[in-house]
Amino acid sequence: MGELTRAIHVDQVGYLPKDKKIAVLNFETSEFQIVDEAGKDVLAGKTVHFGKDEISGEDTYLADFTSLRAPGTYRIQADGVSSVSFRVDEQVYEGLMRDLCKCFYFLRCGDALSKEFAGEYYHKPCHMAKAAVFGEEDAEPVDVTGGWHDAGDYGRYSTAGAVASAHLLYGIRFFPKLLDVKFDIPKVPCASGNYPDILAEIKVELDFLLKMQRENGSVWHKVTTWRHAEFIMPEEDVDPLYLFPVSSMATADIAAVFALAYSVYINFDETYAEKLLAASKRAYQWLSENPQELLFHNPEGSNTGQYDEAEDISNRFWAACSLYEATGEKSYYEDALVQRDRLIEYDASATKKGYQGDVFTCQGWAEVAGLGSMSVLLNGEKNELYTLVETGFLDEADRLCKNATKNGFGLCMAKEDFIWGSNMELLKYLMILTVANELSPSEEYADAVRAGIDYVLGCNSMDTSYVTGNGEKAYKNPHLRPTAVDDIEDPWPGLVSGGPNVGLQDEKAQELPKDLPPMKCYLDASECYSLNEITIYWNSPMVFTMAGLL
Ligand code: G3I
Ligand code: 9MR
Ligand code: ZN
Repeated sequence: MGELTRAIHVDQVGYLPKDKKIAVLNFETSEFQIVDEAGKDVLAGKTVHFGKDEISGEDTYLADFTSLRAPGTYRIQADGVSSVSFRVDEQVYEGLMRDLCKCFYFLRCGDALSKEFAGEYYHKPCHMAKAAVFGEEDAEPVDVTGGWHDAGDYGRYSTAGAVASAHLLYGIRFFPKLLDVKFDIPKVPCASGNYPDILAEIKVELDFLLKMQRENGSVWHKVTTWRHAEFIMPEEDVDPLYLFPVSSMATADIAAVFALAYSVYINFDETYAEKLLAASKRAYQWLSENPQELLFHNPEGSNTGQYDEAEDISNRFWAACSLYEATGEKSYYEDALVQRDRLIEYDASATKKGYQGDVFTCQGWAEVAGLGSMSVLLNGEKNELYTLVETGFLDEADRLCKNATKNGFGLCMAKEDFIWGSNMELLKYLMILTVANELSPSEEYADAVRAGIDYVLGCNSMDTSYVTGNGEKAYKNPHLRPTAVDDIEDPWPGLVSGGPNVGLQDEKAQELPKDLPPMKCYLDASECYSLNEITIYWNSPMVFTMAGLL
């Protein structure tokens, strides 16, 4: 592993004055100093030895500088070592939040970017051709232009798009201040003037998802080329587009997100909201008529994202909860109870699960019951489902807080969480903690959220901020086609990296030593899609979490 570089890990963006502030040192020292921009000492303190933990593999010492509240730019120093600089101030996350949101704009597909708003990251219209319906030679090609590119690739996937949009929409439902975030995108008129930026942006994806719905209410799983494009700009990717078969997961997720969106857009444009609700009901109708799961696998020879799920129960649960919240119709509630029972049974079965912790809190691209649970909480009706999900969120938050005591970083992750997209595993946990903190405010929950954000922003044993453009040592080489091939030095800011992954599932990642601790299974290289890709649903849970800190 070579010799350990001595480092003082901090949140490279900074801290809110009132928050707990802990720096993590990976070397032995008893004292630390904080200096301001002029190099003047402003605070001194003693470190506390934490010890070794299994996720970072480091023997850590902690420097608590919570008492530093005066706005300013600082560094921490100890034994001749200095941290990068960071800020303390009330507005410290404003730029970060703008960047996180603006990424969705830069990921827009179709004829959507303008030089005025995209600046040097402008690219020409892309993926404008109609898509062929795979396996149905007689079917007319379909216009499915628009939406967001999923990630480093140019695919557009229904379940991933629904989940990312949902994180943002639930963020708005829990924290309406998100509607005030301005991130410099074209204005979109609505019945009451212009949409708030975040709603104009989400609408781009919703409009695309509307096109992914078939006449019979079902939803195509994805639209992509047959194989991933080479590293080329999006407008150069002119291979034929295919609409891949319908899945019950895609249909359920779309039913769910449209009903959720209805409850937000109704305050701005009734016609649009009603259109979403009608589409949601059509999708749901199809699900009711097709109770058998319709899973998805790539056809032989095609290699674009599969987003395969083992079952569709959590998706149906989410759809039922979301429609109940939007309409108040009892039949949806009864359906939700049926799916609840199936989910409990599935959770208790011997089948290998793709999640840790309480299934009713999961909100990844596959397991989505936690999204349904948030609709139950927002609905507020104190029924048996409410009790179940409230307990679920609080118990899960307690489990996470326990994890947080086991490493020097106060991080709520366990070693099992360092898989492909580990930063999303973390950000999903932060969403749960954020919601738990709304249900039952607790310093412990707030501190765990805080520590998680600090980790993403550089307080980790890679000493790397996993958000581009945010932090002195922010990563710079995301697996993202436009960034890899344009001639611009830096990627656009605000992109959340997938992060460390013990699986090392790409060729370049295989070059890393095999005995690395989970937190160090990371490389800032654009080839590393299993360590350093970006996606819409890795940004979206961070927007939700930051909204909770607004
Ligand atoms: O479910 C298992 C779990 O049981 C096991 O303990 C754990 C450890 O191996 O793995 C879990 O499965 C992981 C699965 O995601 C579910 O989280 C796999 O290892 C992991 O390889 C898989 O990664 C997914 C990856 O596609 C490959 O399928 C990522 O979550 C997913 O975000 C990513 O999505 C891609 C799209 O396909 C294409 N577009 C880019 C996007 C981001 O990389
Ligand atoms: O760029 C693709 C990325 O979005 C996916 O997550 C990843 C796994 O499906 O695949 C990437 O594309 C690679 C392809 O699978 C194999 N040839 C090299 C491609 C780019 O590195
Ligand atoms: Zn495109």
